[in-house]
Amino acid sequence: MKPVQGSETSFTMNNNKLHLTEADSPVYDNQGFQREVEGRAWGPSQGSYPSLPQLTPSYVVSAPRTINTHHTAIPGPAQSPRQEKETRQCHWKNVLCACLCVAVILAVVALLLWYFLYYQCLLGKSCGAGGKCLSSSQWCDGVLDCSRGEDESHCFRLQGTDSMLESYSSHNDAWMPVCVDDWNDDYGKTVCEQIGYTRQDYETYAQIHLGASATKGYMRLKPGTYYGSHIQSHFTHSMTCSAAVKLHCSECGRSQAGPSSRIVGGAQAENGAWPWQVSLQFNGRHMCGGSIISADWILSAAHCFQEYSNPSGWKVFSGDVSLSRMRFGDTVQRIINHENYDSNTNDNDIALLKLGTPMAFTRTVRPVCLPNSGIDMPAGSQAWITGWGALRSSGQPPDKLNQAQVTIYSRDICNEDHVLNGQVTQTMICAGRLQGGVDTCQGDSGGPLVVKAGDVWWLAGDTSWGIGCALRNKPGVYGNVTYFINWIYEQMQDN
Ligand code: 4AZ
Repeated sequence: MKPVQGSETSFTMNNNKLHLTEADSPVYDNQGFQREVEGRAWGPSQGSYPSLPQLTPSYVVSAPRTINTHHTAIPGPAQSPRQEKETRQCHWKNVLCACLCVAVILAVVALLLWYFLYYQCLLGKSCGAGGKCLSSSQWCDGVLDCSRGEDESHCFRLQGTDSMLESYSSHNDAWMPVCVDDWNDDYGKTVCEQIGYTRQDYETYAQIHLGASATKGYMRLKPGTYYGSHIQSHFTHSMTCSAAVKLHCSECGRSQAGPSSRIVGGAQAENGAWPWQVSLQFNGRHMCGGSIISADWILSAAHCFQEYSNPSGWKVFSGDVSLSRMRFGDTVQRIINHENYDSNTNDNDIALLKLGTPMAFTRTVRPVCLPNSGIDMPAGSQAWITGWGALRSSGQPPDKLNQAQVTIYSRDICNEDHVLNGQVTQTMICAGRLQGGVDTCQGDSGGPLVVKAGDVWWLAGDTSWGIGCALRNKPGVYGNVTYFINWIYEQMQDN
């Protein structure tokens, strides 16, 4: 290796003299303060700078350059009229310069304030990503402020396995239980409609006693009768109430036959055990599974509709475990694929199908429950998968619906190097058996992953992807329905 020459640098500080001695490097020698002659600085470019007032320190530049570090007032000679004029001009230039600096600083502060308070909406809430910024009190006040109505579209939610109704209070910036006093079915239907269901989906309401646990109080209807939508503007905060509202917007999650435990490694299902399971068929061929979530809506996976995006080619078959026994399918009016579905990563693999006509529910045709807020399906939970998918990788689809029990794994375990190596995002959950042998497979896509809690079945996932089927350390991957809950209700509200 060729040594680098002349690269050693030494600095010596001596009486304000900074000597930078390196081969060919310049030497800066501070010669101390230099008196101005006729108001102008000495130096190589004499005459090219405006002269400075006498009381300002002067920086005399010569070759080698000299820097005065002592700010000393030096009495100068008496000024001529021309010098006085130049001094006055210079004074105004300094004032102007200071004003400009202040203006620039103010502009920068204003820009930062706008960026954080309005653009980033730090003190308020924004209408969707990058949308209009509203003050918190404009949220759920019954007045539409966002162009797409986002400020009034998520003002109610159902909480926990009891489906307790909660209303968002912008005043408290919190979700509060709704008081059952003066409540009736009509209000229940109105709220369910606002969440995304139809009035026909509505089942019933009941009361739930919270006792001392309702420490923040309730949202209570103001006296009077209300019609129309946006019922949230008719609530007021109250500390007293006999009980809270339990709201059932649909008759969901009830199965008429228990899972008697293929999918790979499973068993044939009984009629009525999984009444929300449907077969989605394109031009008469079973392609994917799906779940009934209301009389008008089927939830499935976006990847099922990438190539086959024409709703008129699809039919929805329900009501039986045998594919060959289901004769009449329901028509599909609309396919809504998640707008951020990514076919490379399988992120956001969820779709909704709006049916041409609402389904009639029977013992073997009924919806599964969408996850309420606060229903956790923690790692280790037992869940069930169902479908008409292949019983082994690349195998023929069976005629009878199969079922199997699986374990939900934490995202950390799913993403371990020897498992799915970081491919499981927050829009996904993984479930299966790490020892292998039980899994969903080709043809199960879009179908349900369900969990039972509080006597009803909740839809935790839609079958999305996997590495092979039922391999050791390769659990199946499902769309994370809890993650998509607001997206799902928004589509149901808008369509
Ligand atoms: C599929 O191709 C598929 N093992 C679905 C689920 C799994 C693999 C493939 C998970 O539809």
